[in-house]
Formats: sequence, structure tokens, C-alpha cells
Amino acid sequence: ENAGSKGGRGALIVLEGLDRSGKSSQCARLLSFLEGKGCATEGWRFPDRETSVGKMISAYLANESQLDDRTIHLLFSANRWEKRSLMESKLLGGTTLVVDRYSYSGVAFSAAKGLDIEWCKAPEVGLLAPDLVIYLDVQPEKAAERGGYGGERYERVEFQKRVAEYYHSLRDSTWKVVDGSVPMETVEEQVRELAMNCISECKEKQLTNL
Ligand code: DGP
Ligand code: NA
Ligand code: NA
Repeated sequence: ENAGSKGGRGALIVLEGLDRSGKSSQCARLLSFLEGKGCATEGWRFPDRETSVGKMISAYLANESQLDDRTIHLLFSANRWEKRSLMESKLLGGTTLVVDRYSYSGVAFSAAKGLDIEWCKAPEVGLLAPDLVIYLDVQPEKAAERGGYGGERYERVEFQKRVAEYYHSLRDSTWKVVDGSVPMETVEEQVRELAMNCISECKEKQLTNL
């Protein structure tokens, strides 16, 4: 079949998970799979470090700048807001977006610092709601063992454990939890199947807001 063919909008598919959960690799694999199927697809990621807001975020993550916790929270959110209208037009034009992190990262990472979770959710309200959230479930200790924590601000096991707890509390009906600790090819199979189902199901569904 031809997943992204004419007649219907694209799907908003988000991958979430801890640092080193394998999200970025799985996003890349899914993207090339969907492209191979002839599906109109783009890979996006948040934070988008290319914009001027994204450059501030990137400097903060590299510990090159210090920002108040609420200030950086709002910058991450602004980085999603500045892409909202482009996101909407791509989806309505029939392009499926595979997105590496979204609002759930926004809430889970900031709440893990101790900010009130309802306060954290508020600036995300009105962003486009994903059709599918694939959560790659990896134990924080296992993720750390994978090595390659790049030395960025949040890449510490104790912190990631708290992030995992907040992610857990955010799960809703659009979430599918995939065991991210099994071989990459097994994860890839499951991600493909979830994505293909989502793409065919959401063609007739309206876009909604968070
Ligand atoms: P990545 O480029 O996917 O490795 O993400 C960079 C780091 O920023 C990672 O530790 C997760 C964190 N992060 C991503 N989005 C948000 C957000 O919206 N808010 C906060 N506080 N952290 C985020
Ligand atoms: Na990272
Ligand atoms: Na990543």
C-alpha cells in the first residue's frame, strides 16, 4: 500500500524517551522506512537548535549559559510554538511528521527539576496534539550504560530517574510504550507497525490541540 498517498492529512508521530533511549536512531530508521513506502514524511526534532530561540536552548544545555528554570522552560515551549504553523500546514498538506521529542519532554524534564507540573503543562496547551506517542522504555541505569552521555546538562542518572517518573504520569490514550531494551531491529519492527496503523487511521481524523 501507499501510506502517504493523496486524500488525507499526514500523521503527527512523536517519539519520546530518556536520553540514550534510542529515539534518534529509531526516528531515522522509521523515516527511511516510510520514505521507502512512498509516504510523504519529514523528520523533525525538538529542541530545534537552528532557530534563535533554539540557539539559546543549545547554549543552556551545553552549560555555556545559565537561565532560571522557568525561563528555560518557556524557551523550550516557545521553540515548539514557533514551529506550530509550519507543522499544521505540513500535516494538512498530507505530510507525516516523525518528531524526536515534543511537549512531554517539556513537562517531564522541567517537573523533574521540581517545578509544578500543572505550571509546566500550561504553555503547551494549544500546540498540535500528536496522533501517536511512541515511548521507548529503557531503565535509566541501562541508558547510562550505553555510554555516550554527551555531558549535556540533564545527562545524569538520578535526574533521568525522576524524568522517567514524570513521563509515566503523562501517559494517555495516544501513548504506546515500546520496550527499548531489546535489539534495535525488534524495536524498529514495532515502531513501524505502530506508525503504519496510525498513518492509515488518522487520515480522516481532524487535527486537534493539546
Ligand atoms: P536532545 O537534543 O533530544 O538530546 O535533547 C536535549 C536535552 O534537552 C535532553 O536532555 C532532553 C532535554 N529537553 C528536550 N526538550 C525539553 C523541554 O522542552 N524542556 C526541558 N526542560 N528539557 C528538554
Ligand atoms: Na541528549
Ligand atoms: Na536524541
